[in-house]
Amino acid sequence: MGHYKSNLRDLQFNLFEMLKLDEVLASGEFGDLDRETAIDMLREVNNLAQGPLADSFTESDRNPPVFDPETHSVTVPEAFKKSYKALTDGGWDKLGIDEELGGLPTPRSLYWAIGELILGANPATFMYAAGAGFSNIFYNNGTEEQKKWAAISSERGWGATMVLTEPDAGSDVGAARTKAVKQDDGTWHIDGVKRFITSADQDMTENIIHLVLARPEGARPGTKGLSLFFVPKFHFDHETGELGERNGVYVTNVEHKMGLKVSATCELTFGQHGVPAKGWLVGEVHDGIAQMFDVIEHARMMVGTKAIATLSTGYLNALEYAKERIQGADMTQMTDKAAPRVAITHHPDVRRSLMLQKAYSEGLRAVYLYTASHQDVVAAQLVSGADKEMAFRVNDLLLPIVKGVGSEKASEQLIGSLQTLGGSGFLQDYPIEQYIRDAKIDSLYEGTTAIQAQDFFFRKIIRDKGQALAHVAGQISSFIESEAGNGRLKAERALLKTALDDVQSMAATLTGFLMGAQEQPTELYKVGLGSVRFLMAVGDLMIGWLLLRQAEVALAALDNGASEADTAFYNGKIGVASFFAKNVLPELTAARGIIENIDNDVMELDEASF
Ligand code: ST9
Ligand code: FAD
Repeated sequence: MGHYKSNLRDLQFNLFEMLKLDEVLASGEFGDLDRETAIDMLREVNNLAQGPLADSFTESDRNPPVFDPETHSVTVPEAFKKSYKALTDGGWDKLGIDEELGGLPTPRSLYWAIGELILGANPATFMYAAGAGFSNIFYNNGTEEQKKWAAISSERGWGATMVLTEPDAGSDVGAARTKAVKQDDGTWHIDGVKRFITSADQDMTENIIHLVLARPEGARPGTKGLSLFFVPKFHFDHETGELGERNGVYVTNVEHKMGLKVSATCELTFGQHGVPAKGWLVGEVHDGIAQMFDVIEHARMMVGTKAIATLSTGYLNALEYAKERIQGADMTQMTDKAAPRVAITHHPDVRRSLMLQKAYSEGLRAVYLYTASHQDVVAAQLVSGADKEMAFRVNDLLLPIVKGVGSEKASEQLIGSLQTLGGSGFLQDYPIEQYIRDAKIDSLYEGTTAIQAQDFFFRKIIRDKGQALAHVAGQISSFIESEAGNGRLKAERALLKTALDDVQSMAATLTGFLMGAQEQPTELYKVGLGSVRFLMAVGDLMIGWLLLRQAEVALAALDNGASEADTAFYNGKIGVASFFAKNVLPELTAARGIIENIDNDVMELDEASF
């Protein structure tokens, strides 16, 4: 058996029993795609994920890509190439892409559910195969002429990168110094050094397109002075796609990392090797940061889904181990030295941890799929009654939760998965140590958790005037006030109500600090001190709510007479929702108290005293 354990039943439960994918497909928005085809797609990718994709997961970690500084080239391990080829031969890199680019338009919930299977089995395959997705974004932003290049890039399966970060410009993208100089023929010469660029070289595609943020000479400082350039590794015939000369963009280093080793993280140097790095201004407009955010929003969704996918397989590996590992006696017989030894699933603390792992795996899956449903207007209308404008706002609101909460909780709970295996968890005989190393990056790249938390509060709540938050809170309130569970979820709904009140109070407190900053600027520090705690609290609220909604559906399914296999599944849904409501949601009241009492002592403490 390979390392990857998927949860196809839960994916289908979310899609069809919670998020009305049947009705989304019946809308006709996605052509002939119907329920049977969607299920076939999930099954096919599930087989691919557990087989050819998972096959190279461990080997690629132990034998990562090799960088040759002489030729500036990266060679990825042969085993990994096979996984990559299996993914692209199946055409899965074209899923969700516009038909003009040879793609198959797909509801975003189905797209990300399939994405979870790929990301859980071997995340770097998804990342290297994102070229068609990047081409689609280039297509959407490009001139008529550039749209043809995007079609060529997608059709020929070229790789792609997003190029923002520099040694002095990480979270602060606006500090970037790479410059762009306009040429008489309308092209640009890019000059500078970028670092940490994912997939900037590999030997699996004939060409790579780089989408690069650079500052035109004389442009203003900050992110608004950056423009987006299309810089191919090889020049190509813009009509036929035939490859030409090498462009002056070279990989000059590859990082040695803690995890996700098969994904090459590169230093990328433009225009400093005797050949100009020629670029084209995307869309012929200077709107670089907004255009790049089209990519960033997808990438943040990808990162969150990746983390959650890894947590899910970590939990399922831990569960399998726990069912088989015999150790100690049942607690009620702990004083009887001759009592029979039991599987560790009998021990209350193991059960507590497994239930928490299950809650975050399944709860976060519900969150990312609920978010994905707000990426399609037709699905959003069905799922929450949001119109087009509100659908986009809700998606924007929830992205930092998928990315920020997903990555932090995945890392935290994967530690719990490892702990379930005892000393064996520390060994490379089991995949969990690699999961922890591979998933740690998710709270760092695509905007660290601190950046997600600020984005969430300042942009997604304050700038939005709380509209999306109010829409989601309205949904939660309706659930609390409903008869959900027919009397059987009453205590849990009361706990959810307290959690919602706590979150609303935290939002008001942080807003108060923000208002106070108009009089006393240092009040703003209090927002900075509380924002990550607030983000995590809203994440827990969302998880608690969605798990309880799932429990309501499960209760109804049981009442209608479920099969034996489904009975265990639905009982698990009710059990996990109740556990989360009783064991996690009350912690939000403490978080509320902490946020209310934030002071600036820590900001006033001399650095020398740290
Ligand atoms: C990275 C890559 O880390 C790691 C993995 C790569 C894997 C690649 C493969 C996967 C790709 C998957 C894609 C597949 C595609 C599929 C397609 C299918 C069709 N939302 O607040 P301001 C904009 S890469 C939207 O003043 P500052 C907006 O235009 C490196 N837009 O910011 C705004 O103007 P306005 C990742 C947003 O103070 C303007 O920015 N690096 C948002 O100047 C300025 O806003 C990072 O993520 C938003 N949430 O700059 C950097 N926010 O206000 C993290 C801003 O007028 N740092 N804009 O609308 C930040 O995010 C900072 O907050 C900052 C601050 C840079 C934005
Ligand atoms: P810094 O910005 O220096 O942050 C250091 C610490 O300070 C963090 O804890 C951060 O949260 C905190 N901090 C910084 N500013 C603030 C603030 N204003 N408020 C509160 N806290 C703050 N970039 C690309 O452009 N393309 C890629 O493909 C890409 N892939 C990557 C792959 C890997 C494996 C890695 C490690 C990085 C990749 N990155 C990529 C870069 C990545 O996006 C950045 O590392 C990330 O945005 C953080 O920047 P930094 O590392 O410079 O950290």
